Amino acid sequence: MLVSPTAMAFGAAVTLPQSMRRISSTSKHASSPTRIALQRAGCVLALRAVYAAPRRKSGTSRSFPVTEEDRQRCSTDVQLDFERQGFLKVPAILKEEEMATLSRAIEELQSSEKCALSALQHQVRVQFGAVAASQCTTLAACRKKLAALEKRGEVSFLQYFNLHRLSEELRRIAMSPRFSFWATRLLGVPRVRLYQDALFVKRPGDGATDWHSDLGLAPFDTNSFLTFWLPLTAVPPRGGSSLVYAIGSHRDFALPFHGDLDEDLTGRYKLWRTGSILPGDASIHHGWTLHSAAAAPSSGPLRVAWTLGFVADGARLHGARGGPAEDAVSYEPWIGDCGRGAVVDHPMVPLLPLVDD
Ligand SMILES: O=C(O)CCC(=O)C(=O)O
Repeated sequence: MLVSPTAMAFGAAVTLPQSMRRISSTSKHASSPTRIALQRAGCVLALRAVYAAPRRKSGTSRSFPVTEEDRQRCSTDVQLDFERQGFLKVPAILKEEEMATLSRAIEELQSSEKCALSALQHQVRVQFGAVAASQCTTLAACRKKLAALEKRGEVSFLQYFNLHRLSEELRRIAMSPRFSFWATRLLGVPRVRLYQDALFVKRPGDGATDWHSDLGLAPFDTNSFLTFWLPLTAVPPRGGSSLVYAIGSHRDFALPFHGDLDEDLTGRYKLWRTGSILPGDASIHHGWTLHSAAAAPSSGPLRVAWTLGFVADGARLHGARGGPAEDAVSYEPWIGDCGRGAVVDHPMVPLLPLVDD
């Protein structure tokens, strides 16, 4: 069964996980005075046990093909729902064996010291800037630098960026016909490119994920962008930290046109809380959809999710912009090869296979 936003969206009012102030779409992290000051001026965790979370049964395919079920589920009505609401929950988009393959590939990388260090360094960069990050060259140094912020709940998660660049298996999964199919259908475009993947590890006691939209952090001059949020650990119905969406916010042109960056938007949108979500399921959102997630209770389990960001083939680079470069690691290695305003056609933003109708 596929849960469409219209089926569930307006059922119950939900409480805001945190204020909708500072909704500037430029950062995902819980507010830290240090980081805000910086903005104004201009794999530690072993997850083996965590991945033992319940997984859905059925199917044995390891090639992530487009199935007849995908074609039936991604109906015109579902595409319209996504267009209107800006998000969609798809239970069991991955079969049990596919999920096991994905978890294994991620676990292998994520437990490596190299990945752990770069996730911590990224966090230091987000919180304190690039110079501080370049000075934290060991796990211990990074942890020390972040300790006070973590204590105050001002770190929202650790982010392991672009694991597909390190693993053939993950690249194959990220660029599989299954994701190509859903992404192109939901965006209504012929082809998409893989922009980035990121592993979000929210640890017990980590702060809320601040309201933001993903396109605000990406260098593309397009509206055709979406993100798959794929949990690797089960999120319980209550007290979990799955995504909360501001319904229809991706179509709210008036907000950037008339709005103030620091405006309090509480009450402007109805919200939809994803609630319980299992490994194998996907929560998909449009690039402009505002979303957030609650803080992780300090007594709770790790919450781990892998995300994939896809952009329409043919998108151009937009001009330079200010604001924090929170996702800069995704475009720094290739953006210099493309001119401002150029159509992005770069091997580091690879084109997914064409899927026929
Ligand atoms: O997992 C989270 O808390 C944040 C994820 C997110 O911002 C995204 O998928 O775009």
